[in-house]
Amino acid sequence: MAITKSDVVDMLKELVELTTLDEGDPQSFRVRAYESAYHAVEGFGGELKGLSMAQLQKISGIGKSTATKIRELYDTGKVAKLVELREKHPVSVLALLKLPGVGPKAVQRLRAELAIESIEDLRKAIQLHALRDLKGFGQKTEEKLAKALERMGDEGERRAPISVALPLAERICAQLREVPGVQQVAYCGSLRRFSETVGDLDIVVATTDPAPAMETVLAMPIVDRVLGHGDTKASFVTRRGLQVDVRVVAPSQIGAAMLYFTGSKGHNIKLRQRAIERKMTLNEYALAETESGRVVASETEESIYAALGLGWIHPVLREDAGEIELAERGTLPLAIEKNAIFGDFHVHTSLSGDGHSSLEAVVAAARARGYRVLAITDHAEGLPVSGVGAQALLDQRDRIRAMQAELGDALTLLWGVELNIGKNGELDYDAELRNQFDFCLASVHDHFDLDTAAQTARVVRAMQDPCVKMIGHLSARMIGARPPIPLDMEAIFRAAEETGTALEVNGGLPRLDVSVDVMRTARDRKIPFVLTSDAHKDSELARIENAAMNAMRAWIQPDRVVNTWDRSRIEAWARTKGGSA
Ligand code: DGT
Ligand code: CA
Ligand code: CA
Ligand code: ZN
Repeated sequence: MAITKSDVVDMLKELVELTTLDEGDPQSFRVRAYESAYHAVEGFGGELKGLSMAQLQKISGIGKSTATKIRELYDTGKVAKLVELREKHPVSVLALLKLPGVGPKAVQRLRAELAIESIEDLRKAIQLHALRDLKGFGQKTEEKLAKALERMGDEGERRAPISVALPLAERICAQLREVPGVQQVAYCGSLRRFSETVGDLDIVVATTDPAPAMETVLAMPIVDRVLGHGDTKASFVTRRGLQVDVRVVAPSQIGAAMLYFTGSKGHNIKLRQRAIERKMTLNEYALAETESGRVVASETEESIYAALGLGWIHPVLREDAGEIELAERGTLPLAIEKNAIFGDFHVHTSLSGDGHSSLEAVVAAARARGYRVLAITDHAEGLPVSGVGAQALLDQRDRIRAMQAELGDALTLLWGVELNIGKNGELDYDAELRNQFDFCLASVHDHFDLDTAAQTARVVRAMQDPCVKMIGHLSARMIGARPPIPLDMEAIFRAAEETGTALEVNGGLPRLDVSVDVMRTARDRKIPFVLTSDAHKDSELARIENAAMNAMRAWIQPDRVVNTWDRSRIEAWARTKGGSA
């Protein structure tokens, strides 16, 4: 079994989660040790495989006990401690930890006192009002959890959030690309369409030699249970219960296979109808003449669309929402290309308690991406643990100004901050300090349980503050874990238009906030959208591309997106409130 660095990262992440549950304390010594090792390995440039115990321990953040486990994983393919923890804390119990307000101590209590071992058990217990008298819970918490479970629905339990699905799919694809004979690998299905949650992964492989590709994928440590496999097909389930379907095709058929398995089903049906109207048949192997069977196109998606009289349709648009009609008329929304994104407006440094990269590293990463504008927006002081005091931010301003002097014209740095929207819409610091910043965004980070009127009022009040240029992650949701706060969207849109406040399109996969649905509703409003990475380390600047995908899904045209404007227009927008879209 070939263990890769990603498997080590996986192991450490799982050790963090399971040890937290085991000890009932996310800040315990052991948890923090695994956590720092996790960040160390993730950020480590080289290979770990050949390193000895001594060499591993030389990496900052890796201690002896973790080094032993890393060696154990490479040498034996598993880690005894992890096996033991998995037995004590099954996946169904881990799911409880994802619920809002449920920490490791609460999970321990639910298990010990009420024998709750899964979300299903919890639902039943809540129906019986068993949490009311449980220490640390009470009636209010019970009602809160009931609401959260209700909003989550059954679907939330079955479907994987994109934050889990995408990295996993990328890993499987990367592993398959290493196999001799493999020419192309792509994840398809709802993930390629950039759905917030996915039912399963659909991976398509083009190769001249199917057997080694199949063997490789089934030997990956993420495989928990094989559901079935043949010469060109395999299905398995990961430990977290995500199903993966892998299909192998000949290189000449990859376009047809990708088109078919990307869907959506509705999009495919429309395409097939078009084929029939043109006396052709479309399936997962090819577009062919119905009568003669002659293959018209199969190797690329472009050639198939072209033979059907259409330009290539971006996967995020393939939802059978009128995109084929637009393609026919040549009026599809324009793509928001990576190289058309000129800046980022929500980025943290290690000054924030939850940030991992220095200001210098973040700026270097922004330059490497060719940015022209970068707003540094660490957390304002109201956020527990992560927030930053006024003096530290003023010191940061001096550092930013000094860097700017050195950078010259290459990149405009904006000294910014991410303010917290208080319960009644109040903001951190005093107005005098707030108005000194080059750029402020304001976000909801707490009080998720207020009703629609109260939530709407606090956000609108924040928008009315002259320093707030943008509302960060509007709904505060965490996909699959925390429902969006209830908001009167019409009132929010009106306030955004009246105050000239932009809405953030947050590219962090756990958030993807504002959602596609909200963007669709706001498509014809005069509200600028701003793509951001909300990066907490330099490598996460790339998350801005997720935001672009989501905006494209909502058919937002590039000119509505601040990041694509030219530099002087961006700077004018950032510095004065009320710039129009
Ligand atoms: P999911 O997995 O529920 O998030 O959604 P999808 O879209 O990935 O659905 P899935 O995995 O069942 O199938 C992947 C793609 O395969 C789907 O988007 C379109 C194609 N497909 C599956 N079944 C059919 C079918 O009966 N007819 C057609 N035309 N396409 C299908
Ligand atoms: Ca799927
Ligand atoms: Ca599937
Ligand atoms: Zn942030």
